[in-house]
Amino acid sequence: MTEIKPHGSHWGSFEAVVENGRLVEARPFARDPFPGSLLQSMPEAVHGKARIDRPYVRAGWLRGERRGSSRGGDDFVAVEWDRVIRLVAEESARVRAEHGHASILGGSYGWSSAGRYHHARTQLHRYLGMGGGFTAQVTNYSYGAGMTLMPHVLGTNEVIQGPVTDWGSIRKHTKLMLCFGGLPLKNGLVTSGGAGGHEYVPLMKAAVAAGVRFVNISPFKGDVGDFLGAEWVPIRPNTDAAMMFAMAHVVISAGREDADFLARCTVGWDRFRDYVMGAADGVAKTPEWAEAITEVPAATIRRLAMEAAGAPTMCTATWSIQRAEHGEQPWWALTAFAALLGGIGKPGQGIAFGYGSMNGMGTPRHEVPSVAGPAVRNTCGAYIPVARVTELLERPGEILQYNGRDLLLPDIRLIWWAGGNPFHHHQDLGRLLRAWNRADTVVVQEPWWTSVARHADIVLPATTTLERNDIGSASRDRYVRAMHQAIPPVGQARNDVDILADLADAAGFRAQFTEQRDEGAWLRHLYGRWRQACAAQGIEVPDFERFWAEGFVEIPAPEQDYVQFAEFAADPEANPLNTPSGKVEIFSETISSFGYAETPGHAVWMEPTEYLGSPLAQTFPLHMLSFQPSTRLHGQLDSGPVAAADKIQGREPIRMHPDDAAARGLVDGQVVRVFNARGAVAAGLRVTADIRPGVVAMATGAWWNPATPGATDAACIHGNANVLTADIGTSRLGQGSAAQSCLVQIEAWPGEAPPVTVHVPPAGATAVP
Ligand SMILES: Nc1nc2c(c(=O)[nH]1)N[C@H]1C(S)=C(S)[C@@H](COP(=O)(O)OP(=O)(O)OC[C@H]3O[C@@H](n4cnc5c(=O)[nH]c(N)nc54)[C@H](O)[C@@H]3O)O[C@H]1N2
Ligand SMILES: Nc1nc2c(c(=O)[nH]1)N[C@H]1C(S)=C(S)[C@@H](COP(=O)(O)OP(=O)(O)OC[C@H]3O[C@@H](n4cnc5c(=O)[nH]c(N)nc54)[C@H](O)[C@@H]3O)O[C@H]1N2
Ligand SMILES: [Mo]
Repeated sequence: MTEIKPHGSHWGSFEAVVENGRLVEARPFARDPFPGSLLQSMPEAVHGKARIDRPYVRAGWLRGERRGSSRGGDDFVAVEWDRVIRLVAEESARVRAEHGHASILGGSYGWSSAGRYHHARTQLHRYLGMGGGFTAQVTNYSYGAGMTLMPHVLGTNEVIQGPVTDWGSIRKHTKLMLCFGGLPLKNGLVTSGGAGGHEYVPLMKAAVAAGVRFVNISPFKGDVGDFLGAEWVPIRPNTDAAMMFAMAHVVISAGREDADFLARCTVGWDRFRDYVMGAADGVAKTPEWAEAITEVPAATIRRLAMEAAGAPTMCTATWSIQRAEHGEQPWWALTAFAALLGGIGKPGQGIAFGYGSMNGMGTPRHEVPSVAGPAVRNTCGAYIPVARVTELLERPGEILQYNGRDLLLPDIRLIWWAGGNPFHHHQDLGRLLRAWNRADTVVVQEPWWTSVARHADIVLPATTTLERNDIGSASRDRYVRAMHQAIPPVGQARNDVDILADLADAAGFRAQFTEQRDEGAWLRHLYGRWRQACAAQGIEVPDFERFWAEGFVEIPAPEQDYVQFAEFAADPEANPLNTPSGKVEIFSETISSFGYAETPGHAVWMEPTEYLGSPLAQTFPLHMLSFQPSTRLHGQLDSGPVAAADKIQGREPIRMHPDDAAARGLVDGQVVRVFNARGAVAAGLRVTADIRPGVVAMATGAWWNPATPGATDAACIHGNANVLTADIGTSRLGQGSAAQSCLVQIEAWPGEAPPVTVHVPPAGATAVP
């Protein structure tokens, strides 16, 4: 018998086609104008060998090996649910009693899955919060540096998270769109919380048809769709700020800056001008100066700057640009450049970050709230900026500087993850594992044998969204979607919330945790709250019963285009920004007062330790970018057929320019060894002139497969880029991930590469039937 159920995921809404209790197809939502291919991986992901069939405990942990023992190489031992709940309850009670609440790292960063009620990370935070609290993680990997910087400069993170000036306004008013990092189509495949409609491609096509000219300033030509007809400016990675200063130099030299806007709406412009023109440090930031750093011809920089000064221009940069050492600088520099042009707050002009980073950025929609999950309270107070996790584990009792504060790093004894994968998202995985091994105990809730589950002591198998009922909702999406349970739990998997409710029971607070609601009552409750919030804004949505039966609610698109900062630009005195001056802070007294040498009071060019201009490039002459994958979401769906079809001899592809390949005697399709001082990975070589010479690029998300399980220095035979990336903060200001600052060398893989083994259960574990 075939059943069809409405459902949703970060990579698109769909109808689950179910036969005999198994998902056989995920059919795109009929209203989605541009559904992506990732849905095709779902049946294999949900029922395949990578699923965890039952609870497991690491053999060494059962023998009493705690702090300092090595994880990832041991056998797993199957245990019953009753026993594993008891073990976790006892261990967390012991850690809280002996070491205090802050010794539990419960930040659990990661995307989890779509669905607001069963959101694993939210539920874990709720449980740990009620149990006394935990060490939390603030900011994110996506734009951690930018989101720390922008409140100082523009007084808001809406310039990253939206609502930003929408595509309707761009289509009607923009003449030139300068896209640092391009507008990569692959990134539009996903939205956090779930995409009801992928509107990104149709919106861009409409802008092209209206005559908007696009410039793709990126080392990778493929960072825009061909239909954009974009000019390609193949810049050296991590040098964008230098190009931006040079463009400012051109505009100022020509006397074309918008003096009125600068006077009314900004502070500190004179200091920025002195820096750009060379009055401050004796170095004029001319196009020739920038050419030497960026390898973008001075003539190109001049031409683009004058074009921008002469026509309505939208400036944008992808989030990736700030995921680099000194990643705050290009974003601040671009904001200053947009301020010079005077377009901030004008239709189709100004600045926003991430039009090319995720579906929904710039999509016209009503600003109604998204459906909120259950409330969380953490009274513990300890936190780190998320990307400093290894340092936290390495340096207990020491101070970490962050955004003007001195954070005391707690002594972590228990690490707990539900809905995230640090062995996907973090940099320098060998170093992470060495630090990880210092914990007494690691608990992981996961549906799949991902690298984080493999490096846990206690593995609790979680259901996927298809095995439960939920509501999908995203702040950037026009649809709220019913996610009907489509199949029974796979193996002995349980819902995260039910696992945590049993643990809450053992700790004596089940009723407080569940609020005595079951799944159905929670969904009605959360939906009801959202319906009220909509009503308060004059928007009527159907009641729960109708929503559930119809499968979705569509919020009508607004009639007017949205222009960010319009009120501010029209009258900055009446509508100040939320900065100390109420204006755009081209110079920030606050940031200057922190006294960090690497982030003075205005944007500056600051050389990264690892880029093509640094001394290290003598030894490791290739700059490796690790971008978001087109074939999965981070590590999710890596076990599915869409990701598999893209791999080369089972390894993650790495793109390289033909000249670089020829210089090394390498050919397309062969397995190569990518290495630096931090480690080595096997990858499949994809030779293409779409990437500039000296740069190679590999998507993130191939599950970490060390040649020797448990070793912290073994090569990854599958191609996980994070074996190679540097684990440093962007600066003390942002402390964001600097994954994009990474030099490597490449050679042929010596002999035959061993087979990839990471998509089947590890030693001691069995596969789902
Ligand atoms: N080198 C490099 N590294 C990067 C980046 C980069 O550009 N370069 N990008 C960074 C960025 S921007 C991000 S956001 C991070 C992403 O890093 P993560 O968000 O940590 O990556 P995911 O693979 O999405 O991890 C989510 C995990 O949750 C699990 N999961 C899904 N549903 C459920 C559920 O219902 N219950 C439970 N318990 N678990 C579930 C999935 O199986 C998966 O393992 O990576 C960062 N890392
Ligand atoms: N299909 C798919 N889409 C996704 C995700 C996914 O996993 N899969 N992840 C989502 C998440 S969590 C996030 S945060 C966003 C991230 O969105 P982004 O951070 O914008 O995405 P990336 O793919 O990392 O980078 C975009 C492009 O920037 C270019 N680039 C890198 N470094 C530089 C540089 O120094 N200068 C210039 N000019 N260009 C550079 C690279 O060529 C790269 O292709 O993507 C989201 N979208
Ligand atoms: Mo992200």
